[in-house]
Amino acid sequence: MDERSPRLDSLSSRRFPVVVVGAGPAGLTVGNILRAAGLECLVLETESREVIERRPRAGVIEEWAVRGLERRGLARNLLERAGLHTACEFRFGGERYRFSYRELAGSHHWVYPQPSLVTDLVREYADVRRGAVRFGVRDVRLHDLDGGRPSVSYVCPETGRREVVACDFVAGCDGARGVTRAALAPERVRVARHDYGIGWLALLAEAPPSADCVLFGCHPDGFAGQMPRSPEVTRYYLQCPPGDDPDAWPHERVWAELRRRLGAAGAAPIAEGRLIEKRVLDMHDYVTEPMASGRLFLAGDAAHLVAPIAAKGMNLALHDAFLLGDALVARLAEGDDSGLAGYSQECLRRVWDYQEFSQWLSELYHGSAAGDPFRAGTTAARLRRLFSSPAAAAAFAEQYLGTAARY
Ligand code: RFL
Repeated sequence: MDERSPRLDSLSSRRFPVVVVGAGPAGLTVGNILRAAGLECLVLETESREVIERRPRAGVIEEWAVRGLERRGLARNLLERAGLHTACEFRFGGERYRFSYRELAGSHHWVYPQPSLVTDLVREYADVRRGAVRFGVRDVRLHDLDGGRPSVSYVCPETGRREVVACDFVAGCDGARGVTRAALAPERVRVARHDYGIGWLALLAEAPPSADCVLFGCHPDGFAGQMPRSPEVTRYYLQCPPGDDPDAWPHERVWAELRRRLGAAGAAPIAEGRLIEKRVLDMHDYVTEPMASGRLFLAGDAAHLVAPIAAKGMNLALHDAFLLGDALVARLAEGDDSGLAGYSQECLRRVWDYQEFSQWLSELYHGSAAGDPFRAGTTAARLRRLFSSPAAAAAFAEQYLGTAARY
């Protein structure tokens, strides 16, 4: 993918210091940081604006990430509308165990649907800060990333012609299925992968939450989770075989399983509603190291995927974007290269920490359903320890909230 520059006669006249590939949380945050510093950049996105503003995904955002957005003038709507979450609840052995993490970590989560955040970020970038963006582009290619004349080309949706944009840097923010990761020089990068061998049926229901907090059901028949999204819409998860067919999960089966796996003494009934999203996610992770080569810097899911087990992916995408945006500003406005030089290492410390936590949490969620009495026993011990050992509880809260003093 790292191709030589295309023929000069196809070069468009535009030149941008930075081309950002992908208008997700990572790309739009980088773009906003650059525009706030008065720097030009071009965001290229394969989907339409309507699609990115509606695509449902994450919802749980850690406080440090929200504060990072707030410092950059990007959290006004979020702070007005998002739900504040200070506790979660585990359900196992037919009982409820509330885990109040704010007291332990001194921090909390906000719940704000990813489409709302993307809508805010794109409005701020394109309409307020007047950043350049092209939606619906096709066949994005990167050129000459190691040479002196990097550029990005794409097929224009209106004309069908290939446009070429010269730049100094490329921010690869095009998610797990994008093209920029493949443009890293293969001899210089390593992609580490992990497959949990587990599937989750990810559901969105037109129903109010069944409890005021995130629920984790650790059941011998499989994990079940509830993540409130808004008063009208709730996300649920059900563990299932990887690659399972969502059509094998009709309405009645979904709600019967949720009632069983999340059932506990004294719990309010599960509020049923129409299922508006139903898809099977295979739980797997990857980490690309380093996250940069030549003039290309990856951020977010383009660089690392963390299965939604611990609700960490968007948080990591924002962390990368803060570091990359600030480093690009330092380089372009002040000639200071240090942020870009240390970017990958700085990101990867938090990435690996979150991956390790997800792996640990996966055993907590799925161990009792593994069909192995030994793993069921150690999982039960792990669960009990969270509610019997203050030290274990504090360690969990720190990892769940991402509040470690150093990564
Ligand atoms: P995104 O959001 O995937 O955005 C990438 C953008 O790039 C576009 N694109 C391209 N553009 C140009 N050229 C190309 N060749 C392109 N290829 C793709 C795409 O259309 C898209 O607009 O990546 P980014 O910005 O790195 O953000 C990552 C997050 O979206 C992701 O990590 C989270 O959604 C993960 N996640 C969660 N993370 C959390 O922190 N908290 C959560 O509660 C949480 N819940 C979830 C989740 C992910 C889920 N799914 C669907 C895997 C729940 C679910 C169900």
